[in-house]
Amino acid sequence: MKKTKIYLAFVLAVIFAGCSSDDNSAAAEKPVVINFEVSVSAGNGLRVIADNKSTGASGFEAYWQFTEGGEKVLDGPGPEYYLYDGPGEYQVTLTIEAPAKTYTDTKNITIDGEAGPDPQAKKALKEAATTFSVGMIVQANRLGGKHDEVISKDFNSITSEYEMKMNIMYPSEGNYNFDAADAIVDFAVSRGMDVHGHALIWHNATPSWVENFSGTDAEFEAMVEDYITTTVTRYKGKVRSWDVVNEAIEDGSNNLRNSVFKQKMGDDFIAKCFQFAKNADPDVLLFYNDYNLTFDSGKQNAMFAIVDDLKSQGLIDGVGAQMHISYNGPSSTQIQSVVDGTVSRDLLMHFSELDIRANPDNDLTTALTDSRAIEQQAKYKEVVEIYNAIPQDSKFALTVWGLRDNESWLLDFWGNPDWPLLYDSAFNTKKAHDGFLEGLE
Ligand code: 9MR
Repeated sequence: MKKTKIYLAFVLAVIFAGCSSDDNSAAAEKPVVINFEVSVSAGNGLRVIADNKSTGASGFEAYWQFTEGGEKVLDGPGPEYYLYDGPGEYQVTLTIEAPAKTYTDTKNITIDGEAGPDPQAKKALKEAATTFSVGMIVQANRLGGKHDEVISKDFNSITSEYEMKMNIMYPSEGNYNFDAADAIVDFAVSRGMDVHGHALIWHNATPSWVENFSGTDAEFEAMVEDYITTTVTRYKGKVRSWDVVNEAIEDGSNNLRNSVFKQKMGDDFIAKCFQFAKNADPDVLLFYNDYNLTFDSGKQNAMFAIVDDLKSQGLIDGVGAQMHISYNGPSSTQIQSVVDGTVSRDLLMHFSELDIRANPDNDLTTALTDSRAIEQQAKYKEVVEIYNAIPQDSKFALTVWGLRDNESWLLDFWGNPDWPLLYDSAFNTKKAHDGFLEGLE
């Protein structure tokens, strides 16, 4: 009875919203004509492809809902994919949120085909990788549901994509906010996963009150010490490792970036931050993390100089080499060079932030082609092979920066279509996932 009522309410809501979307008078300035196409995948009778064909909607948020009352997912570039659990009658709804009003369109679809190859039949990454942790990023609002199912199967280490950074955890002076960080840490701990803390100090995630700090330099340093101590202490015993300082080296010059931390605490601000973290939790593993360390040998040298200084003071445990790379570079030799430098210093190697762009030159316009998917698979295999060959004492974790292609930060950052991750938008494993497993064979 209750179900029928909810269903009726939903149908009425759809009819009402549908009517309002026909009335273009309220959006006279910029009329949106909502429209989409749905088709069933040739390779998998349970997989639907939905393509947003609306006009006048650019710049507005659009969302899909593939089942009645189901999760709303943001419409990314290109078609959206959804995998149903079984045959049935379903409703696909597209919603476009314009400032003045919301437009919706709903189509009924019949799913009566058979499932394609079962992606879950493959070996889990975390089981295939027996000698290091396999990491994935999360956002607090995506915990639970299908993300939880997939992440729990393949990964055994969690990194927060953005909610364990200073701008989120310490948004205003004297007021910490650990709500999202707590949810993420609890999620991981309750599933027996490691947590890699990312990142205590990063010039790009510094709250404006810290950027514009009004006190003396000594007060600034005391504030940073309080922040690091409070945060590291809170997660003592739950967080295995922290990126203490992220991306401190300036592109081009390879000098230290002229961040507010350098300005107010001096050139040794990195060592000071590591010391604060170590004082708060002597057992937690401490990392320096940066990007472009593989193909930029000047930056790599600058990074190792920082690391050597920290090592001489007994403050650092490992190096995080972000692996935002492409299917066509850097070379295996370049990747190996950062590994060799780290291993020879007796430090832990973290391949942090792995994603492999399939479309760095923007030559693919609508879809990931089979041939490019195979090249991307080969690169995933190469990276994992290199990681897997690291001597055991220096192995730590390999963290993939995103679950589904449509969730990657790269889409916004480069503004190109791309498919850089292991799962497509319908949570199906890609060839890239096969490549990861092949690298472990
Ligand atoms: O992927 C992250 C994105 O969702 C956040 O908005 C952004 C700012 O917090 O950070 C992105 O992750 C970055 C990571 O923390 C450090 N290396 C570069 C990553 C991509 O910008």
